Amino acid sequence: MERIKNLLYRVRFFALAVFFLWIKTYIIYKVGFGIPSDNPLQEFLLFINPLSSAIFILGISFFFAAKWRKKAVIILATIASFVLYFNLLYYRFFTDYITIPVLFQTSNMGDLGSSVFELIHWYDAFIFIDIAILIYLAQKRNSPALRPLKREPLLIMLVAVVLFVTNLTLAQAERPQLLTRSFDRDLIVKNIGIFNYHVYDGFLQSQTRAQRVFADSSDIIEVQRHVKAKHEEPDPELFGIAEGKNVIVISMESLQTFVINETVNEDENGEGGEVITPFLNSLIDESIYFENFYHQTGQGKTSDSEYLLANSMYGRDSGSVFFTHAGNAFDALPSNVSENGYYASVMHANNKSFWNRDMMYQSLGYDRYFDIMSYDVHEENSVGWGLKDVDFFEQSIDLLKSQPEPYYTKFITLTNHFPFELDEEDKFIEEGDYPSRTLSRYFPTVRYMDYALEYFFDRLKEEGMYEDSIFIMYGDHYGISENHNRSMAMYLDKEEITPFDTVQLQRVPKFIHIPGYDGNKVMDTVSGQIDLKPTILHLLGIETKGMFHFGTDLTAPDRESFTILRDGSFISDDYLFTRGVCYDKETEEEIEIEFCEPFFESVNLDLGYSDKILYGDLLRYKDHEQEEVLSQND
Ligand code: GP9
Ligand code: MN
Repeated sequence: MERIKNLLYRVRFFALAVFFLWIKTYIIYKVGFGIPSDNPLQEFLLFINPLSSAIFILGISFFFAAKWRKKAVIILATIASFVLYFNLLYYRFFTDYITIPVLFQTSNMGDLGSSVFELIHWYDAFIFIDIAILIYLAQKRNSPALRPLKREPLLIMLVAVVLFVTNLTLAQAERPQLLTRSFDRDLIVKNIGIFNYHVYDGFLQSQTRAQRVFADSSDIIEVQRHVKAKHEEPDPELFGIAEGKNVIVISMESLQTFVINETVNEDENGEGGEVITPFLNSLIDESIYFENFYHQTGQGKTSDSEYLLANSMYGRDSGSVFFTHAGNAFDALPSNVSENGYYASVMHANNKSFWNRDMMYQSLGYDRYFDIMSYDVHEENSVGWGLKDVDFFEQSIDLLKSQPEPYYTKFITLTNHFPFELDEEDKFIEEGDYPSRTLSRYFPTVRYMDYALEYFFDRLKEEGMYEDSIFIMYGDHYGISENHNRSMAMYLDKEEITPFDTVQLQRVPKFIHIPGYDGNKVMDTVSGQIDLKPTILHLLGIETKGMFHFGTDLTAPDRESFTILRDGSFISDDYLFTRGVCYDKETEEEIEIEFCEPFFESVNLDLGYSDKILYGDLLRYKDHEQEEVLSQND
């Protein structure tokens, strides 16, 4: 203790600078960024997280010779203050934190342009007041000391590291998979601090940059050949059937196929169960419905499904493309429809920085993102993750009307999200009675979403907006993970959930609903989210030949009934392969691997080429390449 006191005394100039930077950062968190917290632990994390960075950053000064040391502290403190201040200015305009790609994305900065002076306030000078104090103190005759002994600087750095690790551990407890899954800058800054966030961002960016650097334009030729061979001609009856109509895409949160046409809470005789999705069940009769449609997402969850939809390419096997490759060149669905006269938008009542959507949506070519700021969200109309689906759809009607027609608008629902919370008044059916509370709660939230969808359809009809639209609806990813297998087995009346079942549980509902269309049917073709883009483009009468698609039009007469999941599992009409084991779909039994082997090569090529485009950012060469291919064809 004595030694620490002694040390602190000897380095009190440094200690003071640390204290200033720490408190200043916290004040900016609260006043500048207005970061809220839901519980005392969160507030504590927010308060404590600048400390380790302050010690670490200013601790660098110890590696300077004695006479430079105080100057180094002042310079480092000034740099740190500018990092804070630039973030604050950026935040005032974009309500988001600076990322490294943003620094290079001049178009974004262009938005800021002349208004940057309007963002600066006179009282911002207070941010630098501690620097002035430090300069004053450093010049004083009996200036406070900065004289550590030899090994003490290392000790100080060690303290910074230990503090950081403790902070991170607490943050992970508060937010599991904070860094691998929750790619939300708000959350990361809140939990590990703004300086560590910049380090993390730098790490992510450098990782992805390297692969891009080594790619060149010839790489795309090979990929082009592969995707060209996969192209299937559309059904001539459906091609262009929705041309000029509005397109309403609905991403249904965590909805899995196992609840469709099913009931829950039956009595011992298997009777009296409550229907889980009455509206969607009835919609099947009025739609082209796909019963063997799989989600193909990974850790990027909703964002992966959005990526699959927009690009007909696979997401990453870890992390989220939305976060790591938002700066890539794409030839995405929103920009395709936009080029064909559509107004492309997204409606979703969440923070725009969640999943880095604000950045990625620009790259995908959306004209507008109606995020939480476009909605009136307060405690009474919120539950769980935010605005309740019914209120979300109701408030979206006016937003839809505000758009030029025809529009292509994607809705992302939210209420049926883990942990599946619901207000009593919105529980139209009882919770299930399973050991897993998650599964038990899932049923009423699905039922609520089903109601919200029905409500939306009714409202569109009332407003006369239904007839002129087509509807593409799909589940974004699973809602019930393998952690709930025991309860899931009980619900499905199975002894256990095998890896075969796990793959089959990745099926999500998929509807194409065209008002007035009379060829509705249930299709059993094995398919996935990768097939959405060519399907939608063909319905709108837009040619897809020459585009880089890994999926095929779901309604194409010659389409191969087959799909690949992101982890390399795959499903055909007869076989299912997962975790190194081949299954016969009919018997659900394990069979010789030889049955699955013929698919291995094409599965690896599909995933491999899709990754290659992503990591190499190959679509930046697209136009160049097409000219080459065209001239070869001549
Ligand atoms: C958040 C919503 C949910 O905006 O899309 O994301 P998820 O956790 O499902 O990926
Ligand atoms: Mn989701």
